[in-house]
Amino acid sequence: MSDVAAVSIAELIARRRAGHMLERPFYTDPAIFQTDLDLIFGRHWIFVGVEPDIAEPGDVMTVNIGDNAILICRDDDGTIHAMHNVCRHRAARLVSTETATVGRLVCPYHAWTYGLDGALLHADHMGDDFDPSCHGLKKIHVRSLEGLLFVCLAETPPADFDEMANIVAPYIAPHEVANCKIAHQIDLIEEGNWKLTMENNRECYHCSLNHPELTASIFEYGFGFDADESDPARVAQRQNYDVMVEQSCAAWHRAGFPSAEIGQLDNVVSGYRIGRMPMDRDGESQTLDTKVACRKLLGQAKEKRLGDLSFHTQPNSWHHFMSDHIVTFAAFPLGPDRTLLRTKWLVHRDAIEGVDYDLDNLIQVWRETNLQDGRLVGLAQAGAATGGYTPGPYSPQTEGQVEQFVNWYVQRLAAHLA
Ligand code: 3BY
Ligand code: FE
Repeated sequence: MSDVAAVSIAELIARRRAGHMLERPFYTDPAIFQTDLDLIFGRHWIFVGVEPDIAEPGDVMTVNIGDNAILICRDDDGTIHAMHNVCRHRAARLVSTETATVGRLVCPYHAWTYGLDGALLHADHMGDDFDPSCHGLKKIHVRSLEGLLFVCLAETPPADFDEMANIVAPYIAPHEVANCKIAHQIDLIEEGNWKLTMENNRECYHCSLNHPELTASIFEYGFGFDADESDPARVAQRQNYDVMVEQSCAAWHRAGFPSAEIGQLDNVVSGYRIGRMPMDRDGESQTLDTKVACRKLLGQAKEKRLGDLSFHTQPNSWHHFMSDHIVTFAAFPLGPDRTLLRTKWLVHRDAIEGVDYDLDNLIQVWRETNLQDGRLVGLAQAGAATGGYTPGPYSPQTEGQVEQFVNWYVQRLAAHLA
């Protein structure tokens, strides 16, 4: 039985206390979970993968968003298409594997045959009145943002994605995502609501206590972490960091890598932030020794110390671009208290495992960090589901982007429900 039977979702949104977590039903209630799938994952641009997932003509990848089975492929001209992965005849799933390479999309049930653009090319025994042009696969909007693939299930997708794309493209382009290969992928199931996965990602308050591998390279200040003004030592540290950011960003900018932090995580439909930040110690990469994991550098990179370009999009993604590798993260809701976190590690397409990079060294930091984050999300879910839970306050010094994520979420729900 849904918790929200007595109180409507609109009422829960209206009484949301700013600067605080959401009330329990937002993390536990099946009706709100379905609303999230319909109004958030069904109406916004959702990050699903990267061009190297479908590098060649005929390559297909499949992904599920809620109860939508989606197929994304590259046709013979190189154009990328996204379609519902459902035969228009008797509903059979067309592609049942996560990836495939095909000439045509042939239904395993009765051999209805579709082109890679979704057009129905062939269907036996359907009679003279049958019009194949009315039975193409149902298309889904898809965009490649410099190699990052986003889909939108809505009939009319949010138009402001273009503004965002125009702004962030110059930051991402020099890393040349399309010239990468996927060195590794890990699917991790987190025992928590997707919003807790996202909330956890949007702060580094928990980093020093929980992420020994990640904090070898990253500075917490890079992730919306303001120094406590009552602590002079922290204020001085922060000032040093800010000077380092300014100098590094200016140098990277001159080298063709735009770096200044920019973005808007709430008050817009396609919320995002992007910025390039210096890293600690050798500062080359998010590895345990902070040196590059792959000796073939990406795209236009000429130097190893190019910092960490981090890119966050509402509602479901974050990314780290370095000189030698890229890590992308996509969160997919599976149930009110279950979320799939899909992580991909990308290196130069010509890099050879064991020669140019050691796979374990490449993935170690984020493999461990994700496991640590997954446990934290599980703990938060366990607490948010109890009777003793009261939404607690976000830190104004370190959790501003968590508040912006939740603001974005309630604003979008309110707009769709209105
Ligand atoms: O991946 C991120 O976006 C960062 C790194 C640490 C926590 N989070 C803010
Ligand atoms: Fe974390």
